Amino acid sequence: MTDYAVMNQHLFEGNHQQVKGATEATLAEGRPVLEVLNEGLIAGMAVIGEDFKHNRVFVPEVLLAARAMKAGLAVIQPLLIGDGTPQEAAKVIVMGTVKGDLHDIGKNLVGMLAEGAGFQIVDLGTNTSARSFIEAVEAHDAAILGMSALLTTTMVYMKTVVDEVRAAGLEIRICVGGAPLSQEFADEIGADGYAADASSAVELFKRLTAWPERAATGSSKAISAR
Ligand code: B12
Repeated sequence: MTDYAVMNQHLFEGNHQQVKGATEATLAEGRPVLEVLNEGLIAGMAVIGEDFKHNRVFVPEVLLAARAMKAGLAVIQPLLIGDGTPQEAAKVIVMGTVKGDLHDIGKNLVGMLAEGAGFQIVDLGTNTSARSFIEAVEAHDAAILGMSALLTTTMVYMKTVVDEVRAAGLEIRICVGGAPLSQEFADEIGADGYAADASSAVELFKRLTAWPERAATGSSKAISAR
């Protein structure tokens, strides 16, 4: 019988095998996949995040919890992305966590959900420079560039990427996300969109790719999915 509190506790303790098993068992019970993701996994991560913030746990514990989170996500991934075959002429999204930043759980989740919605994801991983983003956008003729940052010290690098992408004359929508970000920040750096979670991110991507062309004199306000 589903007990998300137990699952959260396993995640908190970094018991990756139990988290994997509980994710499988909960899904086998027929619980909706997004419920398992939000209540079983993301909620557990939020608890350890809070304790990390208040110095009740430290990097080694958080690393173990992250490994447990990834074990659960690996179970959920096939359900989120279907058979992984991109739709014909699928729009490409280049995703990466910005330079100096190693947090990738949120970025991976956004990528999985977007893939499930029919986008093709080119994942550049973590610690991604503006040059790497630009090269990937050009190489894959991407429609969207998605950047993630979890640190207040690295989120500022997003502006460098936006400026360099614009200076390179690339016709691309730039979306940003990550816990410390806000709509205001996205507007400030000239991004085209911001979303606070993976489901809203997918809505945002759909909305942005439906646009036929970039408005010539368009407002610099970033679109929010919320
Ligand atoms: C897990 C974790 C780690 C793990 C990362 C493992 C991994 N593989 O990702 C480890 C242990 C490595 C780590 C290291 C560090 N961490 Co850390 N970490 C966290 C923690 C607890 C959870 C992050 C997470 O995975 N959340 C769950 C996911 C699902 O949420 P999310 O990332 O926000 O993503 C969602 C949305 O933001 C959005 N989204 C995300 N990306 C994108 C992209 C786009 C385009 C869109 C549209 C949307 C979107 O959708 C996602 C899904 O819903 C946070 C606490 C927190 N509250 O965030 C601290 C936290 C981010 N870390 C913090 C710190 C300080 C560090 C370290 C500096 C610690 C140290 N002293 O070494 C290092 C930095 C290492 C580095 N250079 O990057 C601080 C940052 C504080 C700050 N003001 O900058 C936090 C906030 C903890 C805290 N309160 O003190 N960390």
